[in-house]
Amino acid sequence: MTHDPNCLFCKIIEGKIPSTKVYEDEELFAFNDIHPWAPVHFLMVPRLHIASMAQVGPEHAGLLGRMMVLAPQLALQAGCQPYPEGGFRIVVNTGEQGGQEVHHLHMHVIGGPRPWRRG
Ligand code: DGP
Repeated sequence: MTHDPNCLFCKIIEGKIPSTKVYEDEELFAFNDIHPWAPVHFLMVPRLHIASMAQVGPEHAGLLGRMMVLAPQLALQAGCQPYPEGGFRIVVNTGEQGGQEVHHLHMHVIGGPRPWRRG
């Protein structure tokens, strides 16, 4: 499935549900988390509806690679301080026992001055 009309993050990507956009291109969309754990907390998602990290295959390697390469750039733009004093955390919750609540693959990028609400 490339798009799920019932998926919350598909609706956010389409603009049907408002969000504070951090970045977008032809493959990826990033927006601030509605319940931030830290001063910087945004989510990066592929436009392609992939339910979770458990569904990825070799065909997604380029897409996932782009997410990993983009995350540090966007983290700095969003206000994270540079490595090593600053930095950020990347979290990809996967499945119920992995703490995943929204079943559209997403990367949390979290940072900024501590303490944070979680972690
Ligand atoms: P996870 O537990 O990894 O599936 O995280 C889902 C995140 O999605 C959670 O941190 C809160 C965020 N979230 C849920 N609903 C909305 C929404 O409507 N808008 C935004 N911006 N974020 C949302």
